[in-house]
Amino acid sequence: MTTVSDFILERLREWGVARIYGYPGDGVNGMLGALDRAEEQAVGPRLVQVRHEESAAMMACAHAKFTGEIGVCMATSGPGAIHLLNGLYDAKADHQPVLCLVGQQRRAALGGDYQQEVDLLSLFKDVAHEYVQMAVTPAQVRHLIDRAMRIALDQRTVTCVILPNDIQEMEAVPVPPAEHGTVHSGVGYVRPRVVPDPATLDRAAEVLNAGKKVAMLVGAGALGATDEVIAVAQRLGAGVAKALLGKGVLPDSLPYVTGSIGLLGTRASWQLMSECDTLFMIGSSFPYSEFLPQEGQARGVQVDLDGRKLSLRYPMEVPMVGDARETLTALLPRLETRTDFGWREQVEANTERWWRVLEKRAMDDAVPINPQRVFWELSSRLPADVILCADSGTAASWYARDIRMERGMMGSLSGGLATMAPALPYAIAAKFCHPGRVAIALEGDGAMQMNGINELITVAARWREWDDPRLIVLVLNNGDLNMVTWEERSLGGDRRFDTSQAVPPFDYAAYARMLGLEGLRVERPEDIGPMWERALQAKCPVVLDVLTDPNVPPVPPHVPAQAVRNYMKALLGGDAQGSAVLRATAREMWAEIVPAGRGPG
Ligand SMILES: Cc1ncc(C[n+]2csc(CCOP(=O)(O)OP(=O)(O)O)c2C)c(N)n1
Ligand SMILES: [Mg+2]
Repeated sequence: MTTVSDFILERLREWGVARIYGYPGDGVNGMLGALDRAEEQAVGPRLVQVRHEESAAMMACAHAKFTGEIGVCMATSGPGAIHLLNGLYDAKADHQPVLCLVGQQRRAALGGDYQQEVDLLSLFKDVAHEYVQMAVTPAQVRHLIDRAMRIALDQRTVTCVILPNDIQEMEAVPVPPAEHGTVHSGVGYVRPRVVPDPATLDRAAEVLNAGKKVAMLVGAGALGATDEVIAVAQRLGAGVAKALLGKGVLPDSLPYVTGSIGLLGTRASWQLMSECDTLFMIGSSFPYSEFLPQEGQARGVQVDLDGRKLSLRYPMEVPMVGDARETLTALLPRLETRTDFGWREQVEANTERWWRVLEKRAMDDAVPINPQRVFWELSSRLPADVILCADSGTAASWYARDIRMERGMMGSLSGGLATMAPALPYAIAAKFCHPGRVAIALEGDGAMQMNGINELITVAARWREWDDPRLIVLVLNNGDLNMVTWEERSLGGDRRFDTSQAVPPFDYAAYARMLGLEGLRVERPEDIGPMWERALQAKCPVVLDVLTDPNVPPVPPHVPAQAVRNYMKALLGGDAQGSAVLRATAREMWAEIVPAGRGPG
């Protein structure tokens, strides 16, 4: 007998799903039986068993980010389903197609306040609002799967199918009866070409051609349009800033690429935005308007696949719905070649200077290790095919600024949700999706203690399946929930609240060794370079436990006067680290005045 669960796997196979990230429970017993049978027959999808359902959802999100395919995760009813939520919101916020399959109690028990009975339709109604359905009969399952898959792909969002456990084990109905009241769905989805009409493109070109100082901002929507973005930037003599999820769009070796934008961004991007007369935004919903031109300062053109994202952060003169690559290709012949490259030269000079500021900052002394140097030294050693996964603490700042991405590399983090602890689940998914590439998780000790310690067990259990065994976990061991400590000081004007901020000590390297992985602890700046060399030559996954200084501030590229007042009030108001922080801040500022003497090597 083919069960409903066997049929679901068969259908997912037809949809091209090779892997399901998940965790068991009796709510998905039928699915587990089917996964077992599929594994025995050496067909997909295969289960990747995680340590916590939240990780499974984060892995599904990363799967989508690193492959462009849909990510699929699975959990049991009640507690398992609830655990998925944060990872699902991560996918939703970053517009990734993810299907989640969750178990539910038997149909006969529903409404009976049964054990582990949670109103899953309501629970998932927000995160999967585009499509959340519960199967009530086998004849319905085919179209539930087809629609959940298609809607997730088409809307680039999260969808959810709830499967009562008795249905999972019933006989499948692969073809619903040909009668009134049945639904006859099929497999497959083809992405459309989305290009604005010629008149809109002409208007966009008119605005862009009239600009004397064009700033471009590219986001995740421009990944895959590298050549087209370069061609347009060349034609316009523009500078280009990158939103964090779009870090891989352009190589940082291009002299007019000013790097990241925003609180974690670069001074060169700040200058680009505050001095431009025209803004061209491509595939980005970067949220902080204060880092964009002021209203009225620049004329705006925007292209985004999602019409809801248009003219949202800056009032655009020409807001266009379109695919980045297709739209830029259609736009290019309409753009005039520049003769005056004065603006471009200014952008390049700012950028070149900024890299020297960063180098100076990275090489400044700290106690014991300056976290910026850890990233700076990684940057020059990055393998060409690396996949970088950053966490939401200070690692995100240093990833944003100090890492020079080159063509062919990939990188991501939790952008919209900015949740803690995606870095290791993302890196694990990266290894399953691209077993021949090196994955590096960059995270704090807080994130490591939140779920990294647990998912390292998954790494230890599975790494031998990967063609290239290298998964490297960098732990910024600063004993602090550092990013929030800075926020307390600069946003709240409060001193560090030791009770909330301290991260208890833990020997990450010894723990890694206990799991049979390599673990290195580094306490001296001169050991950072050799540490990366060794990790990149390792024959198994490695944990790098680096003792970093929590008093090195991630200074934003622009600091409003109120933030300075808050900061001083916090540091002079009994902050135990006040004077050390002030000294480190002064060093950071000094690096802006007197940067390193040469550009990056
Ligand atoms: C799930 C979740 N909880 C809390 C936060 C708020 N938060 C953002 S960064 C951060 C501190 C991270 O500390 P750690 O991982 O040690 O990195 P560090 O900043 O110290 O480098 C916190 C608590 C969050 N973003 N997500
Ligand atoms: Mg920390």
